[in-house]
Amino acid sequence: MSAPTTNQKLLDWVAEIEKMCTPDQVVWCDGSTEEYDRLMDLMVSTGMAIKLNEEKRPNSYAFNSDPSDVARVEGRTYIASVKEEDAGPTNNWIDPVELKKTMTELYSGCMKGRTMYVIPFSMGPIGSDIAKNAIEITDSPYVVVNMHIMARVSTEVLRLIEKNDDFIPCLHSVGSPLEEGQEDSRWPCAPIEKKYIAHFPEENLIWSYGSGYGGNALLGKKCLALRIASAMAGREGWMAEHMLILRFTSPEGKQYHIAAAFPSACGKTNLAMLQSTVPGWKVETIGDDIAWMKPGEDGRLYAINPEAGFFGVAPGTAEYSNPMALASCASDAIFTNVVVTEDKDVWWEDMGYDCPNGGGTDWKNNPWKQGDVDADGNKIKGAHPNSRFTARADHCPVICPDWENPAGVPIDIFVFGGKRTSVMPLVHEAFDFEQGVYMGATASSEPTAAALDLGNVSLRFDPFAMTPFIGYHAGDYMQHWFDMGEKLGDKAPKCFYVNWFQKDESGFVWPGFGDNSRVLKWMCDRVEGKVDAVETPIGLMPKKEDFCFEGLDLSDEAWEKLMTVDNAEFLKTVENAKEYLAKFGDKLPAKISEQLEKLEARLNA
Ligand code: SAT
Ligand code: MN
Repeated sequence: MSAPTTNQKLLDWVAEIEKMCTPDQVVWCDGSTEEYDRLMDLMVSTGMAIKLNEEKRPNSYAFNSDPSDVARVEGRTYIASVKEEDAGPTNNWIDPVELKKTMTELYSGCMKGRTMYVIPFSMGPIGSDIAKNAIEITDSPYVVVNMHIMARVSTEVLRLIEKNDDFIPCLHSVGSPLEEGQEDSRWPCAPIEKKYIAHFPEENLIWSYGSGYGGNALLGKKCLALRIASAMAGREGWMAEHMLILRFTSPEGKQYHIAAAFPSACGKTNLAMLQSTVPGWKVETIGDDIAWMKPGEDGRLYAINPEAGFFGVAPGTAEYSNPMALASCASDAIFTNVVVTEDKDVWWEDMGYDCPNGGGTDWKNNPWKQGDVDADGNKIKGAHPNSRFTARADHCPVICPDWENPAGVPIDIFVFGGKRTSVMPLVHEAFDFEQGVYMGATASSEPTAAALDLGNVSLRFDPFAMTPFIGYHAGDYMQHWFDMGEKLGDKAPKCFYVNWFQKDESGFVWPGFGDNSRVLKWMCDRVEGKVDAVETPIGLMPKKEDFCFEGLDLSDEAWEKLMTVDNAEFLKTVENAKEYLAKFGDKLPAKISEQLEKLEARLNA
């Protein structure tokens, strides 16, 4: 196949990789429907993909991974900066020269018996000046079809590369060469000790080996759009964040744009697609995972979603929790590691109804009955807890008309949060942007969701929900947040911290889901200067009369609990934060220490 480009840099790189990996053939991808269908047909014919019931789930497919290849592998993920200190304490580091040597040996001949696909893609609307052009080389057709949904795969990107002579090279192999006549496995991959998810931030280069799973293999997502992009953003004065983006519109038509960061399992995708319960207010989704943000000419911060689809966790996605996510994957979707039912539809735990006919084929590709128990009497799950749907963003019924606006949307509000069963109130607002940075930097969750006796809670800190995704030193990254605040000045977004997860004897105190819109509404009223707030040692909190309770049945006692700040208990959280932040040593921004001291002083006053 002749190459559809004359760009020498790109041709040289592809030739170099072909020489190293020795695939049987090279295919340049164009992102067309024809290409998508052809690869799906190919994977159905080899048994890798299952075509789902055309009536129930049109144009959709299910895959089962190897049972060892079901999630990101943080222990095998590396930031190979030239200097170790530039990777910082939150990343694994290997000297880039050494790592390239190790990986070159692994890559040598690794595509034997396979096709090498060259995928031109853009993260962000093609041609947007916040977007980036990139090329992923992969030997996995599963990666190609998922990239079709998650990124903008197009020959248009090749034209831009011709023009700008610039692209981010991303190399991926499943790491499973085939000998002459050897039959392929359903999901080829390499054993854990041979997996490497490597980033070379000074070169804007990604090398991934041995895994076919989403975050390890769809290199536009966490590898490019967060790890490499955060390092670029730090150097260039913009932001690449693990944040959802939504538009919240008032009954008068006033639009507010909110970007929010939460650690995993805090309902980020749910919030991105929330069904507002505040009368007259509506939410539209711009993105559910990643935000790229740049100051605009008017001095405000503009955000785009660099992705084109949702790679969402399936279990727990139900009509009651996230009807819009369900609707997004009603057709043209890819499912990985879910149950395939007898009539070839999909099912997962907490989907809101029992598995039709009582069972099907589980994520390990075995016959499975709902309610089956293992030798220890534990229920056997049909879907893997990290099973995923890949859905097109434009299939989301509440996708924002501006979700592909190349200029982005102006962010009014930053939200941080975590999962705490006590101590942390429903919502508090930072006194200023610098305190907001402190809130983001000390975002934390309880490791397990249970227990009311919180004697010895050890918190898991996850600054800005970015711990596994910061492509450089996390201390420098926090400083970058302060620098952005300075640059934006009084146009910086207002910062809030939320906790939907307080519990009492009878369960969650706050109803969550759609009712979280009530909290967003209060934030918008604060931005508008419509309401004032109660000043507490930790920040500004809503006055009861300013909060929208219309249609909500919440007892006074529950409200009290949601809004209580127990200074002594909160000080323990501050203590934990101090311990955690100590590991950043002299890279910890002085402004973080300053915020810590001020907060302690207010709590002790
Ligand atoms: O596993 S992915 O990185 O693809 C998605 C996630 O972790 O949120
Ligand atoms: Mn994520």
